[in-house]
Amino acid sequence: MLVAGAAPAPPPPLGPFRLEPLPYPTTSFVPAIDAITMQIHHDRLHQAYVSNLNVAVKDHSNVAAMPLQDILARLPEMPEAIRTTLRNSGGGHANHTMFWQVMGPHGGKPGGTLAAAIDRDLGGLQKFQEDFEAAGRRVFAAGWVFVTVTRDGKLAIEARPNQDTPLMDGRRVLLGNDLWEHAYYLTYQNRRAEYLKAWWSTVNWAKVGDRYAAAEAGTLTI
Ligand code: MN3
Repeated sequence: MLVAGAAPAPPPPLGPFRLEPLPYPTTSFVPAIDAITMQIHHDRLHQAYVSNLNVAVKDHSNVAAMPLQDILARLPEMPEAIRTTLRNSGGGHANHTMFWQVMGPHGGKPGGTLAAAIDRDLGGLQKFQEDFEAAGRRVFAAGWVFVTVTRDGKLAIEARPNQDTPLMDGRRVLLGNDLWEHAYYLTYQNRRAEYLKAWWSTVNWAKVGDRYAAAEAGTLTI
């Protein structure tokens, strides 16, 4: 007799893309982000992007062999039958992978060359945070607000709809915040501005600094 809960989980669909486990507990950001939101967001929503992406590339081995940032930068060349899935689920996988990476407990403050770049390009930390929140508030419906970074280390704020990302222009993302309601609705309902303000407490600046160094070294991917 089968005991409920004892059956092994079904294997994930075969494919090149994988959902990494969250690198911290789902309770890490309470009260800024509640644990149920973290769990559903990572375990169900991000997993769905990964699964859909794997299904899409199943019969396209040339696409399956490409790094995700290259797929996204070359969407117009991708097979038309899977292009929309690559855009939405590929963008979703890249965006959420970055999102979990730039968050973390013990956030600290920007340091070193990153702090200097924020001063130089974004008018200092306070003005940057105000402008980033304002750009986030202006996004109509679902989307993301990002900080892009060039190979020269230059920073800029940029918003995108849906699961689009500056990776689709062949550029690189330093950090970004998810403005879909699933990212904040349980705690904030429609109060996106409050979520944007509270989200700063979840950012781990040491990890953002690592991404900044990787961007300058040309090794930052998604
Ligand atoms: Mn999301």
